[in-house]
Amino acid sequence: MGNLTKDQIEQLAEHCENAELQAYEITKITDDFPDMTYKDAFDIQWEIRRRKEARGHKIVGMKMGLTSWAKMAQMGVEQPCYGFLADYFAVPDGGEIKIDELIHPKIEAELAFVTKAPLKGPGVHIADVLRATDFVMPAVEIIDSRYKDFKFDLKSVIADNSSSSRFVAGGTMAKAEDLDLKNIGVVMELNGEVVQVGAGAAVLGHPASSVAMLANMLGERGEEIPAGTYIMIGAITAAVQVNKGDSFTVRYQDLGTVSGKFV
Ligand code: 0L1
Ligand code: MG
Repeated sequence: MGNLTKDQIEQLAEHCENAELQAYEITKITDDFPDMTYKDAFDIQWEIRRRKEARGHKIVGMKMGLTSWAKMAQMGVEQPCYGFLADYFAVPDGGEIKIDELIHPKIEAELAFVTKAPLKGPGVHIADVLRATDFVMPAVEIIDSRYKDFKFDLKSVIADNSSSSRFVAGGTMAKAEDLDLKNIGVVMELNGEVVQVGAGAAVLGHPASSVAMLANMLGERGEEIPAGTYIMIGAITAAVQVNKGDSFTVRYQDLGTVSGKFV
């Protein structure tokens, strides 16, 4: 059930998207719309997606966010969320990220699943995901909440496309069955120093359960994950703040490295 009108959804989508495109901070939108519901929040996100597609952008993937208990506790929210990835969010492995286009970016070590069959909730579980997975590859997400000082609640985050801003897909790909997905180790280095370590199970106990949750959340809106979708599963490590000039390398057990530089 929604409490916002169509006009309010459109205005809030423009408000959040302008903050993203022009890289300025806003206050959390539930301050002004305390009665907004989760449906309203997703309607705002889907309206931002529609606006980008209407301007000719392609949607090149999906992401899950807040998929570890540590991250939920760190951000003071109570459940995961999803967002979409637009074409201009993609940065080549080893490439440069223009920090002036962003507000207060942080990096997260993630994995991405690429599907070869559709997944439609409700009722999707890990085995369905593994059967529908073409390959798994490393990814680093650059999140950039538009909310001042990352002060938000879950509805405001969802409306802000779950803080999506840039991502780097890289390393080497592998079949899911050739990986120990729960135990896969990750080491994040910033300017040559180890700043985070983690293992796949940090994400909802098993990385594939994040994709299952995405399928089930999309199913609530009558949407599905089409075959060929690139899906980032959420952070395996805590998010790390970055500054101009910083370089990162994330090393993945059996899957190579992903790197980039903020310029
Ligand atoms: O990718 C994510 O975990 C999304 C996080 C959304 C909240 C944040 O900006 O930290
Ligand atoms: Mg993330």
